[in-house]
Formats: sequence, structure tokens, C-alpha cells
Amino acid sequence: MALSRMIASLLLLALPGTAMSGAGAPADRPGSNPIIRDKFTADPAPLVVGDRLYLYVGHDEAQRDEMFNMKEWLVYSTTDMKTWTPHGPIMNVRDFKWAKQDAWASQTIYKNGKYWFYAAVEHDKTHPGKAIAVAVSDTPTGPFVDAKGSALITNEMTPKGTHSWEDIDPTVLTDDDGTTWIAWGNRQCYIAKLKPNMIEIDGPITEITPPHFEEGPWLHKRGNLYYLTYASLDRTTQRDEHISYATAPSLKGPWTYRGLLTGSGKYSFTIHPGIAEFKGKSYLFLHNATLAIGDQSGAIGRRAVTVERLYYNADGTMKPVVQTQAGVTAPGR
Ligand code: FUB
Repeated sequence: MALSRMIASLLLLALPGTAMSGAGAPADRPGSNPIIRDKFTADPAPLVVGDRLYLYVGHDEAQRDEMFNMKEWLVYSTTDMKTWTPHGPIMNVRDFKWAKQDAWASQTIYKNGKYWFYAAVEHDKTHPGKAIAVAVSDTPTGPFVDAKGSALITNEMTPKGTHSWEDIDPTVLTDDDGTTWIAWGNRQCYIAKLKPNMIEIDGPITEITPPHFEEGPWLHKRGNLYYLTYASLDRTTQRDEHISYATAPSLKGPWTYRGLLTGSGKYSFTIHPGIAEFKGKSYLFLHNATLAIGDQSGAIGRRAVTVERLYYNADGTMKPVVQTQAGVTAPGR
């Protein structure tokens, strides 16, 4: 390379913001991380419907050093994992008349011709603490309406819990026999069966807390193995949440701890897994806090959703995942 061109290239790399954002560089490629750039988003929850993948997220609107400010859930979709179509807000937390605030982690599942949306919210003063809401829609993009008119799970239903925000972050899975299960929690992790009507718990709530469980459980099944992937925090060695997982031969356990799946999300205390199989490939959705919009930088309450390919070993264990900027645009992904 000629000296003048080399000097020009070095000068370009030295300019703030240019190193990774030149035309064709990873930051500009459709599908590179973070995948949503015009809004701060968190707690990704994918749902595959035919040849389209829908991604439900919480909308982070924290100002300055506010911790969280989340009023609504948004949905995006893709057919190629590279270009994302926004479908707008699907619900505001105040659409649940009994809820006060906090549009926290959610998951949508399809069953019996309807889309069922489960989400963590703060209950009003009639049931202090966090609660789990359920809404329903005829389409994956809404409109969703409160399906029950009251909380599906309240803090009083898990009396052994150590704090009032333990009932958050629902994840739902329909088993091979057609029964749908819900798992959730913070510090304690619980699982219960749902009645066929999808808006009532059927039978006991069982605690299944795996090692270093913090929050954000995600249930999925592959082959004969069930996976419980979650945000973990080893309080003796880690400052920020990582992702760990456990596996079991059935939703009733026993669960075997499999260790770490990923490290922490860059600049973010929280991290949250969402797993989907789409067009023959497996994906792990996460969030970090690397996005800046205007003069607002990433922060604990201004996160950004990412996606990486997920690979399995022959014994069903998942290969460790590293959060990258190139994400699914990296060669061979
Ligand atoms: O986004 C609010 C809360 O932070 C979620 O419910 C947790 O999973 C963590 O990401």
C-alpha cells in the first residue's frame, strides 16, 4: 500500500466512530449486532411462525442514570435474520388495568389458534411486588388484550421466595403431550403446568432453582433433551450476569447443571437469553448495552438486542457462545 494511502487509512481509523462503521464494515451490515438500532431494546423473546421469526422485546426508555423505565413491549420480524421489520408496540403495561408499571421480560407462544403473551409487571398495591400477566391475540403482532383481567401469578403464590420481585421473567413451552408449562423467577426459579385455557395454573408450583440462578429463564427442547437457560450470577466471582444452563430428560427434571453458555453482555449488568430454531439453524438472542442513540449512551436501562448462531455438541450440550458485533453476518454464519 502507498505511504499516503496508509497514512490516510490510519487517520480514518483514528477518528472516533469510524473504525467499525465504514461502508461494508460489520456495524453497517444488515443483521450485525445490535440488530435494532433506533430504539433501546431488552429481554429478547423469539417466536417462529411459518417462514417468519417474530422477536418480542421490552422497550428501554431510561433517562440519564435512571435504572429501568419500561412501559411497553415491541415486536419485530424477519424472514432472513438480517433485515428486521418493526411492527410497533404490542401492549403498554397499563393495558393490564391491575398493573402499575414495568414492562419487563416476556414470551409469546402459539396454541389453539391464538398467540399467548406472558410478561412480568409490577402489580398495583392490592398484591405488592412483581406479578406475571397473560394476554392473547389472533395474530403475532397483536392487538393483544389482557386474557384474564387479573394476574396469572402474584407474589403471594410463591411464599418461600426471599424478595418481592421474584415472580418475573416467564418462559413457556408446550410439551410433546400438548400440556403447556411456565417457568419464571428471580433468585428462585419455579415451574408449573398451565391449564388448557392458558390463563390458570394447574397443580403445584415447584421450585427448580439451578446453580447461580438470577433471572431470565428460557425453556426449550431439542431432540429428547429439555433445556433451562438463564441469567446467572456467581456472586463470589462475577460483577455482571452471565448465561448458564441446565438440561433434563423431562420438564419434571431432574435438572443437570451444564455451566456457562456465555459471558456478560458488554456494559450491561443484565443479560437475557432467547433461543429459536429457524430455517434449520439455531440462534441465541441476548442483549448488551453497546448501542448509543444521539447523545444517549448504553446503560443498565438502555440495552440493545443481539443475536448469535448457537451450536450443539453431539451429546446435546450447547457450545459456548461469544457475543460479537458481526453476529449472524460473520462468514459462515
Ligand atoms: O428488563 C427488566 C429486567 O431486567 C428483566 O425482567 C430481567 O430479565 C432483566 O433483564
